[in-house]
Amino acid sequence: MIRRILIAVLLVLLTTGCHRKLDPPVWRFAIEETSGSVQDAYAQKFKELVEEKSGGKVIVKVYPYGTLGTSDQLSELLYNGSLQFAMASPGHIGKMIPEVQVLLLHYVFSDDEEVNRKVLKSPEIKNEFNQLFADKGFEMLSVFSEGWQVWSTNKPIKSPQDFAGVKFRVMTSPLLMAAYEAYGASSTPLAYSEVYSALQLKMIDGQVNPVFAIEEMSFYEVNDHLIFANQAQFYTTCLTNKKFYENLTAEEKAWVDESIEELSDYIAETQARFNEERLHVIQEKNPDIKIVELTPQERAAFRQASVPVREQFKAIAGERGGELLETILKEVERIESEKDRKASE
Ligand code: 6CS
Repeated sequence: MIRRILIAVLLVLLTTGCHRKLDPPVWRFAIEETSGSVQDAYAQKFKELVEEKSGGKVIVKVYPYGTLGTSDQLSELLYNGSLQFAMASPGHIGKMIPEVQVLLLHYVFSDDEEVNRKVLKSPEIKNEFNQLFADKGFEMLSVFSEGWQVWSTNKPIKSPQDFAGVKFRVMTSPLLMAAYEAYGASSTPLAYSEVYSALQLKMIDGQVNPVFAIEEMSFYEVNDHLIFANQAQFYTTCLTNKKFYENLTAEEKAWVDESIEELSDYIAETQARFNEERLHVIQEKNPDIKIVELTPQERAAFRQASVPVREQFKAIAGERGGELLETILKEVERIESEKDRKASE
């Protein structure tokens, strides 16, 4: 209760504070994860780059998860201009922009992260994402992976049948609920901050997140299996308030755009390192943790069970979402065959 009141007071201060002219101006950047996470690494590097490029003419203040509210509240604060930058994961913001839930579908993207990076940079796809966010008052600065989504559970799951009766936490988008219901799970949408206690109280049996997140949120303390099905990467988007961005001077825009460009390789390397390192940390802290890597045959069964969810996606995301899905599928195929052709030369 006291925490809720404190957050409410903070939100009011933040909202009223935005009318004051600060010198140097402070650009507020809220992330959906705690300090030491992938999003934190992104935001801290952005801060370092922007402050360096601007020669100190701008200060970037990073707000880690828990200081301002849930993902949904951060998107609201960004929309009304109380924040200038925020991370918004499709697993939450997909409620507002259904088409971006295409990034949550299983076995749509490549197994090769480099292929996926190229797919997301292809102009047709990038422009469509930009437009979808612009229609809702946001400017999408980047979309990037935070690593493979891994299931943490209290029993091994090697086939869709193993999901029967499993109460499984997902982020709050309807598409994610459908994705796990297709495997037979009982999907439970919850805010990130509520997952640990829900696992501890056995209100849920498992959840899905990248390894670094399972470590930083201590889910390995209350689950004892980590299952790698490589069904999807965890994608997130870095957004800015559209009006704020449009009102920047050409020089200020360049500080932002150049920093975002420089972050692309940095975050790809950082997330890979974080996920690798944190797996060792989990194994050290919980030596009983069981790591399950699905075989190609086991993955194929999940892939097959996931295909009908694409139709559910089209029903939720409409014609525009359906076209985006088809474009992504074609682009994945094109870039993968280009890669195979180059490898055989
Ligand atoms: O599971 C979630 O809700 C969160 N997971 C990560 C890795 N980042 C943000 C998101 O809200």
